[in-house]
Amino acid sequence: MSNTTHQPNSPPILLTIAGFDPSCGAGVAADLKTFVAHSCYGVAAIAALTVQSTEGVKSVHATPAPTLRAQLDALADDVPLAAVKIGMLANRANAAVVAEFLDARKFAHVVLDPVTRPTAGNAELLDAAGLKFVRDELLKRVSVITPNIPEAGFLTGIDVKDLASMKEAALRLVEMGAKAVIVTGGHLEKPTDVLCEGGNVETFGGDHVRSTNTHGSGCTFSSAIAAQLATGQQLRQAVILAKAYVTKAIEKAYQIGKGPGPLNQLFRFHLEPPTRGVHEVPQHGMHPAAEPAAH
Ligand code: PXL
Repeated sequence: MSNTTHQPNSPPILLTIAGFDPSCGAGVAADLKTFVAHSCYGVAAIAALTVQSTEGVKSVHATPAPTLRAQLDALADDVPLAAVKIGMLANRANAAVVAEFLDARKFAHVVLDPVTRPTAGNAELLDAAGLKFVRDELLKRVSVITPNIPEAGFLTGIDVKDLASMKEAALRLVEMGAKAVIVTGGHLEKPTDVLCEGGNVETFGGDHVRSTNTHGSGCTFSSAIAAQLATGQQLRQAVILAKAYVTKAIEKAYQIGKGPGPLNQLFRFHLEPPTRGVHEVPQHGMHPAAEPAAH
């Protein structure tokens, strides 16, 4: 039996091409958790290994381009991919590998989060030649790009700082070849995203959640969009649902170390720990609440 056809009762499979954050707040770990939360299966090609904790990125080690290419080919030769999410690429060579991969395989949905810098730490998550390549080559090969305010500024040269300049940057990115753009405004006092698609510009306001545990918000948002597209949503609806999901994942986030904590992408799976002193025998090694009682 061919294993390259999608079986009707199995979940969509998404590929993330991104960096690894050992604190598992951002990068492929955030992406995979987000895919799971949307009832999808995730596979991952690692474009870079970072050394980081919640206190920030300490160093970046790009995957050699031939190794990234080999990971992508091995996965795509084996697994039917419903959507691809692209995050941290580290450098031009890896960005070029991804462009060739997209040209060769033609995916239905590709979401590009043009990650350039971490919020914490001075490390570069994409070098200058890589940024130029993303701007000139990669953005026109994808379904949608999801820059935040600084990234929209780096890509367009516009001083992006408010809603008006976010709209201007989104329109400019479409002129530059992007099929659709979402400029994310999580850094604004009223977090508002700007969607530009097919000549229309629309804004989506959200609630500001007062939390420092926001590490990986951009990764989570773009992965949620990819999962929504893979499961059949139109882009506009995908944005609305992804924004609501990220807001909830920030509300439910908790600190894990000394610095800003990760989002809680798996908040829907949260089980209350059993009350102290009440001893239930776990069934099959699972938390008691995870399974109905046998009798
Ligand atoms: O949030 C951007 C980002 C993406 N990917 C990786 C990261 C970071 C930020 O730290 O480490 C791997």
